[in-house]
Amino acid sequence: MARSSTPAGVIPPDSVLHFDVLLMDIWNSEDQVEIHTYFKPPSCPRTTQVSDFVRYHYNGTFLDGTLFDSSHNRMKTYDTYVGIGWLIPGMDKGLLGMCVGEKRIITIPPFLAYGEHGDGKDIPGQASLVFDVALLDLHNPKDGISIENKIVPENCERRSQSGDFLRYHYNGTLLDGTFFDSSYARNRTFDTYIGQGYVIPGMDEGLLGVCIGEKRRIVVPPHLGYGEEGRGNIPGSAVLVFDIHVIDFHNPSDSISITSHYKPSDCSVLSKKGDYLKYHYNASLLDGTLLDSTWNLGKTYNIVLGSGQVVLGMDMALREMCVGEKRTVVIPPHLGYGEAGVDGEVPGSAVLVFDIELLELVAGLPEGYMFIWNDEVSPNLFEEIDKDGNGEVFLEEFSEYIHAQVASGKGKLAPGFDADMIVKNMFTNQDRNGDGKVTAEEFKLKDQETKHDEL
Ligand SMILES: [Ca+2]
Ligand SMILES: [Ca+2]
Repeated sequence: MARSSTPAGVIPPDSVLHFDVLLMDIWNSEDQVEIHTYFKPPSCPRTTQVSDFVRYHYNGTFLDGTLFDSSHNRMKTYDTYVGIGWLIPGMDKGLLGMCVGEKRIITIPPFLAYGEHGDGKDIPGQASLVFDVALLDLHNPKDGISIENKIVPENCERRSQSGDFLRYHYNGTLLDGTFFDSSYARNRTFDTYIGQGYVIPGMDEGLLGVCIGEKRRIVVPPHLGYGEEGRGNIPGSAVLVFDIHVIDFHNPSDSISITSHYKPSDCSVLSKKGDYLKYHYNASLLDGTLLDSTWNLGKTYNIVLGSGQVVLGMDMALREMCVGEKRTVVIPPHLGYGEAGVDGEVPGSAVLVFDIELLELVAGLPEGYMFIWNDEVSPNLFEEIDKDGNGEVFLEEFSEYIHAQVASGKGKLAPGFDADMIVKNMFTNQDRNGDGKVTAEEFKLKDQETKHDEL
């Protein structure tokens, strides 16, 4: 306010007074909180209600635009309950019915703000306040988790239960879309037991009842997430939004599961321990990712069943199978490649799917035998083996004799192993004193000793 320049502050009686008035504030006792929404997000599943907890940013100004407070300057949201007297009455009212992401200007008359005395520091008495508010987060302490956007695969034979071990990908954001974490960024699934307290309570619950291949959004209120403290780049009291994709799960008590797709009409000869098998397989993950295929390589995989040449689950998968049969076998990691997986090939803790076809089966020998006679054993065995009749059998003589027996069908070696290696082991067993030759004495000793020996 200015006035004419008269000394000593005396205004002559005939003066004309000029007032330059700057209107600082104007309100009426009838005024209410005035709300002007200038941005509303396209999706608004829920709005603030009394007793909700909100996190918001604001700029507080007077009617003339002077800034008196800003959460932006503090770089920290204002976090509070709404509608229950934690705020000035005008804000308690002005924040109701608001969407996450919404921006509004809330104009509050002084009697719904700090009244005739102000707040004693930044806000003078009788000041109307203008808050430019952006709501970032909203939940109610009574909230549980919510599950949205479910995409469930058509084939869902089983749903996850407490105690299952689950591998999944996720994107984690806050309610306003702020990204905080992603397993995709690490290019590695998050793997955990569920329902056992290994993850935040909201996820422990949200991961129950999922199908393999399912996608869902799990919205976790802070009391089931990281609480008032937050963690890392997750602010305190934040609602968390996880968009997850379940890759696979299994239970540590799972065995393998076998589905036979095709059996030839004659399926009487079934594979057993010791048999030599030639088979084709496709190995894939439950999400369909192909890991390996012998069909693609154009070469069968050949093993002796029960000899530890394949993982336990595969050994089980190939039992009691006939030539021509086709199976799909699901193998949990504890019967497959375990928690470690195979570097660069099989992810750790992965459930594997094998499509297998048995192409050839060579019956193995009875358990414990590497060589058996098909016919009666010659009574003059040593003399027959000792071809030059010098009373000593060297490896060359021994090997030649055994191979001749196999060739003529009188004897049989265990299939699937290196024949020379078997013969050499047999010879070493006979050569009791280890001098590189077998004498009649040694041979007899061995012969009398046991019925179950190879010779
Ligand atoms: Ca000899
Ligand atoms: Ca010897």
